[in-house]
Parts: sequence; C-alpha cells; structure tokens
Amino acid sequence: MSSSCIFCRIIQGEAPAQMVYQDELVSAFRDIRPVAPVHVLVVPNKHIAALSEVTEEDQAILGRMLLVARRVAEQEGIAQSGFRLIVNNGPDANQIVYHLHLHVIGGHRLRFPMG
Ligand code: DGP
Repeated sequence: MSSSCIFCRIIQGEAPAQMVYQDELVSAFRDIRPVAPVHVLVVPNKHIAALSEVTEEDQAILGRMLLVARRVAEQEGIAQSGFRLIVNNGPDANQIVYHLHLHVIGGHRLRFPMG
C-alpha cells in the first residue's frame, strides 16, 4: 500500500468512491470521470504501478481482475449488450493513475478503433 496513491486510499476506505465489488485480491469502483453509462475500474488491492511491472507472482491477481470484470459487467447489466476492457500502460497510453487498473466500459455502442 502507498499512502500517496489515490487508489490505495480508496481500497483502504480512506478516500471516497462508489465501490461496486471488493474481495481479498481486487476492488472495483466507479470511475470519477465516466466516458460511458457504465465505467468501473477493477484494481488489485496490492499496489502495482502498471501492467509493465507485474511478475509471475501476480498471476492470481491478474486472473481475478478479469473474472471480476465479467462479474461487474453482469452486475451492471451489460454482459449481454457488450462491454470493453482497457488497460492504459505508460505515457503514450495516457496512464494517469499509476496503480494498475482495468477500465470496464459499456452501456452504449462504443466506437472502435481509437488512437
Ligand atoms: P488512466 O488514464 O487509465 O490512468 O485512468 C485513470 C482513471 O482513474 C480516469 O478515468 C479517472 C479515474 N480516477 C482518477 N482519480 C480518481 C479518483 O479519485 N476516484 C475515482 N473513482 N476515479 C478516479
């Protein structure tokens, strides 16, 4: 945990967020600047700065993040209509928060490709 990391503070309950799911490995909460009707961030409870920093040890966490993304999509009612998962890694991808997170986005027709 890093006290200077906003997502660590949210996970610890020290900063406010609309939490939609939490277990021993991951947390999921609504993005503060949603780009679609559903926009949830799935994050590891452990502080990992970016996908480029993960190791073999993090395999269970990474698997859980995908399973929770599916669960969130079902909870939010977009599992059938469709949704997109995004991981921004580093400056060229516009990563702003350096705590690994999976964007779960849906609820309307999404454009693709982008960039
Ligand atoms: P990224 O570019 O992938 O690092 O996106 C970071 C996302 O995190 C961005 O969509 C906005 C969101 N975000 C930033 N600060 C906060 C916060 O304090 N609370 C919540 N819920 N979301 C945040």
